[in-house]
Amino acid sequence: AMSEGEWNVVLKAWAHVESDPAGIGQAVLLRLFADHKETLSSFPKFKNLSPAELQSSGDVRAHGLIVVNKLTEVFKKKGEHANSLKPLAESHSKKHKIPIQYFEMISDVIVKVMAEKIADFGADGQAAVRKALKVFTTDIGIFYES
Ligand code: HKL
Ligand code: NA
Repeated sequence: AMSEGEWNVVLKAWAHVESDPAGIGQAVLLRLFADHKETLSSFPKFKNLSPAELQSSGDVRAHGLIVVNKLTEVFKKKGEHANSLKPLAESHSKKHKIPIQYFEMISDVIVKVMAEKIADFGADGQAAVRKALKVFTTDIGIFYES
């Protein structure tokens, strides 16, 4: 579990993400598709697009924005997030058939993109965000299994 202090470090770093949620969300999805090509086939809307088409797709940007907004909602619950995670886990597991490992991949990508885009995202901030995403993924995984 995360301490109150760790959640506050996460939310401080995440405030930078909230200042450009569409830009960061888009960057995260594009990086995920570039670094882990297998993840692209989970998206019927995107899987036949070329890298150039993905880059200029308003749909990718719009989806990235929703993903970031959802994470913002989850992080603001500081661990009391079961009611938010249950529907998300159920749709990703049953409807979209997303392997739980893909959540580990997107977590790594989120930290990478934040490190590139945020000037003062130091070791403490990175460790806290990494830990929060690990809690998020672990708790999603619990609903995957139930
Ligand atoms: N999705 C998230 C979050 C994540 C960082 C973790 C999150 C937050 N999603 O057709 C849809 C597909 C969605 C959604 C609608 C689809 C395919 C898909 N998502 C794939 C993934 C992957 C696989 C690459 C991963 C790792 C991932 C991770 C939030 Fe995800 N996703 C949605 C959403 C929301 C915005 C929507 C659906 C909303 C919902 O399910 O409400 C119950
Ligand atoms: Na979903």
